[in-house]
Amino acid sequence: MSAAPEALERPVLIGRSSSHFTRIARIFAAELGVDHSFQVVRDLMSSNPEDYGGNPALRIPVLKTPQGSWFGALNICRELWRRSSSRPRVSWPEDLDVPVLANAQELVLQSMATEVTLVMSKVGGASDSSAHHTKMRTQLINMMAWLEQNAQAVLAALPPQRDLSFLEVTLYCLVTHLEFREVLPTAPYVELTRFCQQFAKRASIQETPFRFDT
Ligand SMILES: N[C@@H](CCC(=O)N[C@@H](CS)C(=O)NCC(=O)O)C(=O)O
Repeated sequence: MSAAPEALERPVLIGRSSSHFTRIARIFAAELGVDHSFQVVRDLMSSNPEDYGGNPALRIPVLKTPQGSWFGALNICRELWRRSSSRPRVSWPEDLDVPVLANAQELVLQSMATEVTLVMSKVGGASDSSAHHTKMRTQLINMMAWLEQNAQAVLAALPPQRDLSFLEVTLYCLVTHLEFREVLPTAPYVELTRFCQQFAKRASIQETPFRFDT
C-alpha cells in the first residue's frame, strides 16, 4: 500500500538530541511550527553516508524532504522557514551588517565547530595533551571571552523588530551545550548566562532539551 501524500510531505530531521547543531534545527522547527519526524543517528563513528541521510560530510543535522536532502543547520532552518505558514521575521546571518554582529555569528559557529572536534576527539580516544588539542582549547576560551565581552553590544544591535534570529539560537545552543558536554563551565560568563536564562523562557527551548538518545 502506498503512503498518504501528507506522509510523503512530512520532512524527516536526521540528528541527535545531544547535538547542538541538531538543536538549532529543532528550535527553528518548533518556532516556525513545521511538523516533522525525528530520526536518530545511532553511531556518530559510522563512515557510511547513508547513516547521515546521504551527507558525504558524515555530519548531522540533515533534513530529508521530497525535494531532496538539506545538509547543515543553516540550510535546514531556511528550508523550515520556507515551509512555515506563519513565516515570522527572522534575522539571518546575511542581515548582520555591522562588525560586532557579523563577528559574533562567525565566532559562535567557529566555537561550535571547535567544540565538535574536542568532543569527537575525546569519544575517539585521542590524547588531551597534543599541541593541537591545547591550541583548540585556547581558541575556544578566547572566542568565549570575546562573546562574553560583546554580548550586551550584540544583543542591543540585533534588529528590534525580529521574532527570531539565527544568531541568538546558535548562541544559546553553544553556551548550553558547553555545559551539557562538560567542555567548559559557563557560570563565569555572566552576560551569556543571563542571555541563556532569558532565551530559555521560549517554548521552543523547553520542547528541545539536550539529552542522550537511548
Ligand atoms: N556545518 C554543519 C556542522 C554539523 C556538525 O558538525 N555536526 C556534528 C554534531 S553537533 C557532527 O555531525 N559531528 C560528527 C563528526 O564530527 O564526525 C552544520 O552547520 O550543521
